[in-house]
Amino acid sequence: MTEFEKKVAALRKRHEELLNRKNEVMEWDCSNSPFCYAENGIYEKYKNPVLTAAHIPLEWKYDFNEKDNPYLMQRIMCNATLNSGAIKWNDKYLLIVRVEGADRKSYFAVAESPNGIDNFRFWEEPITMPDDVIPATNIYDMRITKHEDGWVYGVFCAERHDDSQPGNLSAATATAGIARTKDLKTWERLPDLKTKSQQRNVVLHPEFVDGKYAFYTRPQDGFIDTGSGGGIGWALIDDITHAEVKEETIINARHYHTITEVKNGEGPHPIKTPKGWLHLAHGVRATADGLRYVLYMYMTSLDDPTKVIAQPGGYFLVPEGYEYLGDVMNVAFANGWIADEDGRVFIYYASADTRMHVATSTIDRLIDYCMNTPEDGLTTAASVETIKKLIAKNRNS
Ligand code: M1P
Repeated sequence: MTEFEKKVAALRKRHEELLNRKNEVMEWDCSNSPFCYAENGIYEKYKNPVLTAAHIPLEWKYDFNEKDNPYLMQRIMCNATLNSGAIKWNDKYLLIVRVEGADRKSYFAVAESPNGIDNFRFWEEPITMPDDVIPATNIYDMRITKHEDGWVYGVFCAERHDDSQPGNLSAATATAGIARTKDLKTWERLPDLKTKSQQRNVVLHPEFVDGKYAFYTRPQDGFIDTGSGGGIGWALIDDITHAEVKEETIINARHYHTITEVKNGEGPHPIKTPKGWLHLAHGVRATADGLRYVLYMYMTSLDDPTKVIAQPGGYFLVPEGYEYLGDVMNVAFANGWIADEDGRVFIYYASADTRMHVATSTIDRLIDYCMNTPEDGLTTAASVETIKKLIAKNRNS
């Protein structure tokens, strides 16, 4: 074996070890680290991320020809694996991963696991996503919807430079790109969603509503600011092949001094349960240290998916411990979850815009959480009253 071959073998061995690493539920640990992890009974978090930049196939990074790459350098570096759509497909747990290269461009790639909690492996090649009429500079954060029309849709953010501000290199526009597939390999691109405002975090509802396609939207004033956007919106669309939002209603509004004060956005499409639609979303608040992104849940009615029937107060999941660290600190973001046939739910979330994790729960526990967690009373006085009610209940039981 040449020195080069030995280096390649060592590299492949380390990579395989990482891919084969078993994941374990995180348990209560307040022993000796500055960070104290206490489980909450609502879901389990796991010790290892399910995907990192190091999980990317080595063939996507290295030129393995010794003559051309004698130092065995990475020729194309990968920065992060984050905000992933999710779907159960042929009995496997699939993530449609947002992979971000060192060049800041994001692309989609499928990673597959036999059990949903470890052993994720990327398919051989990233997805080639066809362009809309005006090509996007960057595409990211796909929400996957297996729609009752028979197609699997991917709705994602398509970002372009805002040419109305030629002197400003950071001026950008966000629209919702739409594509569909039958095999997750070949994608048909449909025209981007037409709306009055910019849009990110747009999600396709899995069922027809009044015979129309239904979208969760997130109107925003600019590329970053939601401003007057109000919250998570809802729009019915006649024709998915020329999708246009004519009317948009806010179904999950933002509020002052809550976890959604600055922004919110729908996560993956909601899960249908006998008690209503279970929603996962993200809320954003401002801190002296920048924005804080957390996950929260709510439920809507089966009869009227625009009607909120449960809204647990506060956050559901936040970055903890090392999850806090990464490219964009203090961010938990989710756009993929899988409801399994046995009632388990796999919640895929990214931390710090850097890596992917899983948390597991069940439909029953998530409904219980939504229905029985007190709502946010919106003031300190209301919060104290809510806590005192619980204390009194515990005294009497
Ligand atoms: O950096 C945090 C997140 O910021 C954006 O989300 P939102 O549109 O709600 O502000 C997105 O760019 C998302 O990808 C990113 O994780």
